[in-house]
Amino acid sequence: MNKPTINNYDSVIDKISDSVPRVNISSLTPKIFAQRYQKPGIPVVITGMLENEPDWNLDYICEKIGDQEFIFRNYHLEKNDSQQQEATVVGSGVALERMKFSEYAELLRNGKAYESDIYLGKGPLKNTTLAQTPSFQTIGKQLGLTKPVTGFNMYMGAGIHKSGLHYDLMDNTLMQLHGAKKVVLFPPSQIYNLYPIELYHHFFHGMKLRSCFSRVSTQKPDLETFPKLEQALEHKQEVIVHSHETLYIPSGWWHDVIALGDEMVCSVSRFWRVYPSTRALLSWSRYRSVIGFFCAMPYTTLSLIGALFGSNKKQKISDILYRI
Ligand SMILES: O=C(O)CCC(=O)C(=O)O
Repeated sequence: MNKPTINNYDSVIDKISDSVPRVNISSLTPKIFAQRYQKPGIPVVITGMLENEPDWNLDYICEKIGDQEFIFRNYHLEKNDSQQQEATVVGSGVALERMKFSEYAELLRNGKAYESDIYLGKGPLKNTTLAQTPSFQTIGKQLGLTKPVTGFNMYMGAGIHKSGLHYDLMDNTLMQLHGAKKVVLFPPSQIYNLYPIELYHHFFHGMKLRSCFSRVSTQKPDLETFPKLEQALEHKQEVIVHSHETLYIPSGWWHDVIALGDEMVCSVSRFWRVYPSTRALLSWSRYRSVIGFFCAMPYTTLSLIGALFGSNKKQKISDILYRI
């Protein structure tokens, strides 16, 4: 099977500027991390924090959670970069499928996960032995991140996958555990040069189309349709997050996460409360997302009512909740 060149590990590594700082955990204390990265809200790759972890290859993950059922995203043709501006679903809004992890592993092994771009996004590790991973217990303490707002969620799939350019409301630690991901970043200030999906779309698509996603493609920038993107590109940062490295992504930073190589790629992320609170309070991106959530409420409420009175109630409700 021929993979697109953009996902070829070596060619990507040769081309990218790797402009995000990289520091080893031995030279960081919670105070230094707070001063240099957390307070000003600056992304950084931290090495050495996961060095005692085994390689999370498919056999290892299957042994730990093979029998566990997860919700997978099947992107089919919905996520076509050249048509992103016309898409009616993004991220968790795409078609959802449930299966045991061991069944998904088979789809990865036989290439079907690659062909359809079937991805495990936001796969909760709570109630699995993987949540007890020793390094996960200490990461918060080492960086002085004291207030988690989520558990540990797995993001894994074949080397075809791209998350789409978006930002999050919380600070994120993205821990790479097998393979590598390229991350393209833009600072929060570039929000309107990145053409975020307009808020009103939430009225028609609920949370299937999120206003925290951009309409532009980072891989094929279309400057004719999106002329202000040229200004954003001056602020673009790129980094390859290698296996056993952790990328800190402050709230509001736009990021497009692209799985590299021919194999399965796996990471685990956790979201943390934004500190200091002034960084959260002064962030228009965060207010915008909250407004988007409220705009999505009528659609979401109607969908929930529809699910209550339709067939397959439990699954439909769980799909709606997954997207919130
Ligand atoms: O790794 C991925 O596919 C996406 C991760 C991400 O965007 C996130 O954790 O916010």
